[in-house]
Order: sequence, then structure tokens, then C-alpha cells
Amino acid sequence: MTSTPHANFPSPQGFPVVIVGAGPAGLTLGNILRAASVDCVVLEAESREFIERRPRAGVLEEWAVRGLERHGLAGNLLARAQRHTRCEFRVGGRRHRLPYTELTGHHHFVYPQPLLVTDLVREYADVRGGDIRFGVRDVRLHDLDTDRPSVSYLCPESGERQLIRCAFVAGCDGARGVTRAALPPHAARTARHDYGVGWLALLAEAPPSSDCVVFGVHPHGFAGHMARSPEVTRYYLQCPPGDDPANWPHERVWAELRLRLGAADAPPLTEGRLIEKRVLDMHNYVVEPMTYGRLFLAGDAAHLTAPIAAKGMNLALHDAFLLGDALVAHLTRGDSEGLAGYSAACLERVWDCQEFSQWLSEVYHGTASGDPYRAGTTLARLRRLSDSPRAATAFAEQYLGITPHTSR
Ligand code: RFL
Repeated sequence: MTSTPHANFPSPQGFPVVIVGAGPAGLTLGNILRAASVDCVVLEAESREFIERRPRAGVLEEWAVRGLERHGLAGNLLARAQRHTRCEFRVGGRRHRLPYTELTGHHHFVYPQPLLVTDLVREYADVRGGDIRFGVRDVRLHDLDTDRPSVSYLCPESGERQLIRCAFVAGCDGARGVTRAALPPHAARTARHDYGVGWLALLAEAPPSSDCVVFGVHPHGFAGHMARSPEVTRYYLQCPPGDDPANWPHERVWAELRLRLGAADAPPLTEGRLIEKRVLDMHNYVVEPMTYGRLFLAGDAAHLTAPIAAKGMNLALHDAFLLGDALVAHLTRGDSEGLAGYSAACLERVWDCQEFSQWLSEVYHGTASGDPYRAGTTLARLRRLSDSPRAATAFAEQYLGITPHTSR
């Protein structure tokens, strides 16, 4: 994959930066480069319609939204996103509300990922005139360890291999992309963690049943409720890893959600048609360093955080901000400090989120583990969150992504 291209390519093109992948990371990076008049091309395997509809994340941290705003990318988001100020744990039939905005002064924004991607594509391609090629096949990276790398792909229209010469390659192609595999094993280490549980991820055509995110901690397993829009709500149900969604017909889903999210004086769940039903195995990985030669990974390509703590898209944006600023500094002013420190700067926040995700996973899954020791420590954690304002504030800071470097 990092080979020298030997084929006889029709007149190779040249761009300072090739971005592989048009998710939140790649599109944000492309927009930052275009705003600084740094030319780039985005290569995306799917169609524009597909990426603008793909449902995924919804919870954005305030610092990430401020970062988008700084780069002129948050207009629609600020006008349309909901602001969330608290979350709620339901345990043993009781509700405990954690007012994180009251504790920290910060809040979450809820804005579905497809809307953000739609905004970012429009701004990049239609407003800033950026080059984006959809439906590309078989992307390959070449000569990454030289100062003249290149990227090739099969053109969907002609079926011919096209070559683009560049100075830098940004690997923003997510968890199932190809750029991560271009890091030779001797040059990078991948740390992995498997939580050993699955989540049935559901989207229901139903208005939210609460004004905040709800975490149900139940001996049957975790259940989650997250608003996405006034019409659509995301729910999660813990299930065995690799479970078949067909094992979860409509009636079983709603019966388990009612049970696991049930609490005295909680309003009943508003039920609706299930428009997405898929099983996610909860596992994480981190690639260190996130760079090799002229390749810089960003977002899920470099690190996966299962949706336990709603961190993945936020981290993807963090990487894109840092990489965008670093590439602009290097390519317009010859300042290479940002590129040299890129991986280390990203990984600080990444590991912070990994640690929080691991902690929260135990809160979600401990009581259903069948292990009375884990169940006991889980309940102790939950009691501390509800009894100690200091513990609640520490939780809130991690949940909102507030770090000593938040303003970066
Ligand atoms: P993406 O969004 O996966 O985009 C990668 C893009 O690369 C394309 N691609 C290729 N293009 C060219 N050549 C190839 N060989 C290619 N291979 C792939 C893909 O088509 C795609 O367009 O990665 P990026 O930009 O790093 O963004 C990461 C986020 O999408 C991800 O972390 C979040 O969705 C995770 N996540 C959440 N994150 C949050 O911060 N808050 C949340 O509330 C939240 N909820 C979630 C989530 C992820 C979920 N799933 C489905 C795993 C909820 C769920 C259910």
C-alpha cells in the first residue's frame, strides 16, 4: 500500500494535501485548508447523498462547537442545535439527575452527525470551491517516507487509476479505511481494548422521552436514551457481542427499554418505528504515533472510542483543528512546530477520553456482569456521583471534555 507507483498513470495531478475520507475529520480539515488558500482534494469512497444521510453521533462538546465556530463552520449548528444541561442516571427504579451545566458552566450541543456532515460538505464544495471526488475505489498511498508522496485511486467513471502527487496525506477514512494500514508495524503501535459487550444501537421515529440524556443501569444490562431531534431519538440496549439484530423484534426492544429505563415518576417512553437497528461490539483502539513520514491520521482512522462516552466525533474534530492549523502553518509560513507536535497533542485528549470511557463502561455494565464484586463497586461509584458534588463535578468535566487544554 505504501509502494512506489509503477503504473503508467495518465498525467498525474498535484495538490499540497490529499485528504482521504469525507467524515467530520476530513471535511473540517478540508475547510480549514481552503479558508487559508491551501489547495487540497478530498477522496471519498461513498456518494454525497450517502454521507449526508449516514446516522451516527449527535452529542457535541462545547469546545468542539467553539472550534467549528472559529473556523466559520457552525452557522447552522448554532441556529438549530439543542443545548443540553444535564443527564440522568436511573438505577434501582430511582432517578438521579446530574446538572452538569450548573456544576461547570458548560453544556452539550445535540446536532445529528448527518446534518453536520451536510453543512461541512456544502461549505467545502459549494461555498469554498473545494475539490471533492465521491465514489473513488481502491485508494492506495505511495512513497509516504519520501518528501514526494502520492495517492492513487480508481476513478468511478472511467475505471482508470488516477495518481495525485502531494506534499502531505491526511488519513481521515475512519475505522474501516485504508490509511491506518499504511503505517508499517515497526513505526506505530496499536493499543486495543475490548469491553466484551455489545450494544444494540437503535434509532426510533419517536420524540425524545426526556429533556436530557438518560443512562439506565439495570441487572439486565445498560440502556441509553439520547435525543437526536424533536422527531427522532437514539436508544441503546446492552446485548451480547455479535448478537443478531433479528433477535430484537419491536416488542422485545420496547419491553426491555421500558424495564431498564423505568423509574418511579419517570414519564413513559414515547414509542415509535425503529428506523435503525444494528449491533456494535464495544471496543477501542489507539494508534501511536498518529503519523508516519508524510501521512497524518485523524479521527477514527487513528483512534476508536466506542460510543460509551460520546467522544468519537469530538475527538475527530479536535484532530482536524490541530492538523489544519499545523498544515497551514507549515505550508504558508514554513513553521513546522505544529506538525512535529501533532500526534502528541492529539493523543493527550484521546487517552483522557479512553480513560473516561473505561470508567463509564464499568458504571454502565458492572451491575449486569454477573459478578457481585463488580456490581458492588459500580453501585458505590453511582452513590458517590449522587452524594458528592465534587465527584459529580469531576464527572461533568470529563463528560463535557473540559481539560486543561480545552481552549486549544
Ligand atoms: P468517519 O465519520 O467514519 O468518516 C470516514 C469517511 O471515510 C470514508 N472512507 C473512505 N474514503 C476513501 N477511501 C477509503 N478506502 C475509505 N474508507 C472509508 C467513509 O465513507 C467516511 O465518509 O470518520 P471521522 O471523520 O474520523 O469521524 C468519526 C465519527 O464519525 C465517529 O467517531 C462518531 O460517529 C462516533 N460516535 C459519536 N461520537 C461523538 O462524539 N458523539 C456521539 O454522540 C457519538 N455517537 C458514534 C455515536 C458512533 C456510532 N456508531 C455507528 C459507531 C453513535 C453511534 C451509533
